Amino acid sequence: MWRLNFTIFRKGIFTSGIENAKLKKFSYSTKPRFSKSATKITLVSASVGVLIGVGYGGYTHYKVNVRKSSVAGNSDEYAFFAEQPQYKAHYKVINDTDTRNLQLILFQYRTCPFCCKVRTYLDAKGINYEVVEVDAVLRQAIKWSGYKKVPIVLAKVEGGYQQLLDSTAIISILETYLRDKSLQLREIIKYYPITRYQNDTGNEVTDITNKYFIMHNAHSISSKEKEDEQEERRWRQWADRVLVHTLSPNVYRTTSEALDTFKWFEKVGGWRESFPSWECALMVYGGAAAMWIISKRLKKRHHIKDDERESLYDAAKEWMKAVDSKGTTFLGGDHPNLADISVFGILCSIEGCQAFQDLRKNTNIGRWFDSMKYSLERTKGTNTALVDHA
Ligand SMILES: N[C@@H](CCC(=O)N[C@@H](CS)C(=O)NCC(=O)O)C(=O)O
Repeated sequence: MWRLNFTIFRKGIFTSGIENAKLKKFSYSTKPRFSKSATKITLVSASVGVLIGVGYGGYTHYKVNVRKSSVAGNSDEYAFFAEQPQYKAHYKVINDTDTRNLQLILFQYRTCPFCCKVRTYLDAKGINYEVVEVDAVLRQAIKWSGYKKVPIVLAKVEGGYQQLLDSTAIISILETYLRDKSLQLREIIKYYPITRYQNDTGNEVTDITNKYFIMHNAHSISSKEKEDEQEERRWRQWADRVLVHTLSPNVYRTTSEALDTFKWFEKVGGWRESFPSWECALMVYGGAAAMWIISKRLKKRHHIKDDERESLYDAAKEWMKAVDSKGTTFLGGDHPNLADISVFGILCSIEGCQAFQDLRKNTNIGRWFDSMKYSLERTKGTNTALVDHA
């Protein structure tokens, strides 16, 4: 979601490597350029035209303001709550064979690529979890959190609830936990400090150190396993840095495509069942109009080709070349690895869009995509609706 009230950081530069990962705390202020209430009033009362004017980004696939956005929000990093934050889960995914007793709540936008990535991970691992659908305008469901983006995962741990954030970090933290039960989630997050530094062009960047790494004893794995891990990391990065940027310019390519995309979001996100109709209309029409405009900027920023589809197809071909070179169903072999999960999750977020149908027709990604779906059907639990939306 792209919004205008972005964060202003104090300076503070450091980097930290995997070997000496420590939880680093630092203070900073978040100062909205427009006050939250003013933004809300604008959103509530604005017409679609005004919406475009104030730059409400609707249900975007990628943030425009990446350099000024906050990873942590104004609360402590990886906030811990002694009391359960107020939330109302929309549905639960229950896998009877899951005995790991991880009690997770996923706060999501149904078709946000980062949320899709986390959901794909949870489903691939057959983990039980609850889902809270967040409304994209007021974001009431995450009011309790200092972090203003989704996905957020709340994990019930001893003495309270641990907040996890950033799709890639969430996956790495949970994967580390599943592989080494001797570590508690609260210990594991110390290996994934939220960091802030200046990049080569002097811009402040926030990120989570080590987020592509799974923590384990490096001596306990063979060199072949190390190579596989490196490859997996490389493709996870590629999914976040290349693939995801091809989405917006494609699904919001024309005004009618943008509108169709938002109508699909509304349908699969169950917006009509969950949110007031004025908010749905605002999200669909305002979002489509705004994203059609914004996607042109994103196209330039990420060097997407004039014919946007070409960039999407190129990405898919690059990925399929890597998968095919393995001679196995997935990059991870007979089972999907974290790279398969990331790429699939991101593509899932556009599954109902024309761009995805075109992608299927023009590349051979359909075969791998369908195998992923089939594999997930076998590992995923069953959805149970929890909220009576009547
Ligand atoms: N790096 C983050 C990105 C999350 C993100 O940008 N989420 C968008 C939704 S697609 C969001 O919540 N944006 C809200 C905002 O920027 O205000 C991740 O991987 O989780």
